[in-house]
Amino acid sequence: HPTSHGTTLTDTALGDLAADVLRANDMGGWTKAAPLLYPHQWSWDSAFVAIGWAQVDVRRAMTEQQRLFEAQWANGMVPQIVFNPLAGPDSYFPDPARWAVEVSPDAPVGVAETSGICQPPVHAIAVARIWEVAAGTEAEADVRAEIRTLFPKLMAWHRYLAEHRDPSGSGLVTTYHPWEGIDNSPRWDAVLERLEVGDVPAYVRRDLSHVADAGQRPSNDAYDRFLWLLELLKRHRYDDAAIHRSYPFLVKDVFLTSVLVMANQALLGLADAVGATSSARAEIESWIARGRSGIASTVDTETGLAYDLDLGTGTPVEIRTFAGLCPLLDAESGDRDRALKNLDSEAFAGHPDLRWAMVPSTSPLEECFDPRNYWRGPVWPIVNWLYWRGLRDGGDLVRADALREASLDSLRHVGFAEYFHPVTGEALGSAMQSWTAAVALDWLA
Ligand code: 9WN
Repeated sequence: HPTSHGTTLTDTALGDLAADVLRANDMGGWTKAAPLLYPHQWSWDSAFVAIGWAQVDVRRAMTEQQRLFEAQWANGMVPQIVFNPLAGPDSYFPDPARWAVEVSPDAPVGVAETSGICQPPVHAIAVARIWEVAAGTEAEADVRAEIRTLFPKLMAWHRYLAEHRDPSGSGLVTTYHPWEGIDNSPRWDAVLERLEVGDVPAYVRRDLSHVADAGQRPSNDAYDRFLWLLELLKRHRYDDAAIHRSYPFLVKDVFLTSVLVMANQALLGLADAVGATSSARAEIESWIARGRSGIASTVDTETGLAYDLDLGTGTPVEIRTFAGLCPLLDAESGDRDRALKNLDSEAFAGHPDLRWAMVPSTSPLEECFDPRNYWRGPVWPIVNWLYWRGLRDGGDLVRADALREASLDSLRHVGFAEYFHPVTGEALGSAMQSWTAAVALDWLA
C-alpha cells in the first residue's frame, strides 16, 4: 500500500515518483486508471492523466486523448470506459458482455469495446492545458496538428451533453447513473432508494479483492441498484430520448454541468489555437451562457450551495457535498462569493478536524459523512485540482495557492492513493492511482 513519504520529500522527488506511476500504468498510447482495480481506460481519468503526461512528454499527452476519442460514439458521447482487450473478462466488473452496447446503433464498431454511459467532460480542459505546455516549444506544430483533428470531436462531445443530455434546454446536464463519476455519493441516495430493483443477472464483484476492506467501496446493495439501472439502460438501447421519457434515475447534475462550463471556456481557447469558424465559437458561447444560467437556477437561496435537481420528484437534492461548491468552477458565476464562504466554512475545507484544508467529497457536517467510504467523506485529489483551477481562474490567487500547498503536502504524506481519510490522512482505495499522480505533476509545474 502507498508509502508515506513525509515532509522531507523534495518537489523533484515527488514529481519523479508521480511520473513513475504514469509510466507503470502506461499501456502504450493509453493509461490504466490504476494497476489492478481499474485495468482499462476511464474517460475522465484519461483527461487528468493527459494533464500529467503533459509534464513528462507532451506528445504522449495528446495521444492519450486521441486514443480515448477513437472510441467516441456516433452521437458524440465519450464513453466512461474503453475496455482493454487484453485484460480478460475477470479483470473488472461490469465487463463488455454485461454492457452489451451493440444494442445501440451509436456504439462504435471495429475499435475497442466500451461501456454505455459517460463521465464529466474534463477533456477540453486537459487539451487546453497540453496546448499551454506545448506552445513555444519544439512540439508546438505537432500538438497543434493533433488538436486540429481532435477539435471537431470535442465539439461533438459537448454538443451531445448540451443537447441529448438536456432535451428541455434547461442548461443542466442529466446524469443517468452513479457510475457517471461520483459512484456512491449521498447525492444519489434518495433516487436509488426509490428504485424497485428487478431481476439482475448473477454477477461477481471484482473490485473488493483490490482494496484493504470492503468498507472503502460501495455496498452490495448499491451495486445491485447500479446493475439494475444498467439493465434498464440496455433495454432502452442507450437511446437518450427513450431514457428521458421513462427511466427512474434522471438527475440534473450540477457538477457535470459546471465541468462542462469550464470545459467550454477551455474549448474557446482551443478554437483560437486552431482558427475555428465564428459559428463554432458562437455555439460554444451559447453553451456557456446556458450552463451558467442553469447553474444559477440551482443555487439554494438559504445556503448558497448548488443542489442537483431530481427529475423524478422535481425537488432539489439538499445534501452538502463538494458538488455544492461548483459555482467556483466558473470564473464568471454570480454565486462565487457565497461559494467561497461555504468553501472556507466548517462544512467544507474549514472544518477544524481536517488534516489538510481541502475539500472533502461529503461535508463532515452531514449525518451520512463516512470518512473511509469512497465518495461519502474521503478527500479526492482530482476534485481539489478542479477547485484549485476554478479559484485561480476566478482570480482568487491566495486561496488557490493555499489549496495547492495543502494538496501537495497531503500527497507527500499519503502517496498517490485514489482517495484518503480527511482527518487521519489514511490512504484509501487503490494505490498508484494514475489521476492522483497526474494532478501532482501539474501542481508541481
Ligand atoms: C466505476 C476510475 C473510476 C473513476 C470514478 C470512480 C471509480 C468506478 C468503480 O473509479 O468508479 O466507474 O469501479 O468504482 O468513482 O470516478 O473514474 O478511477
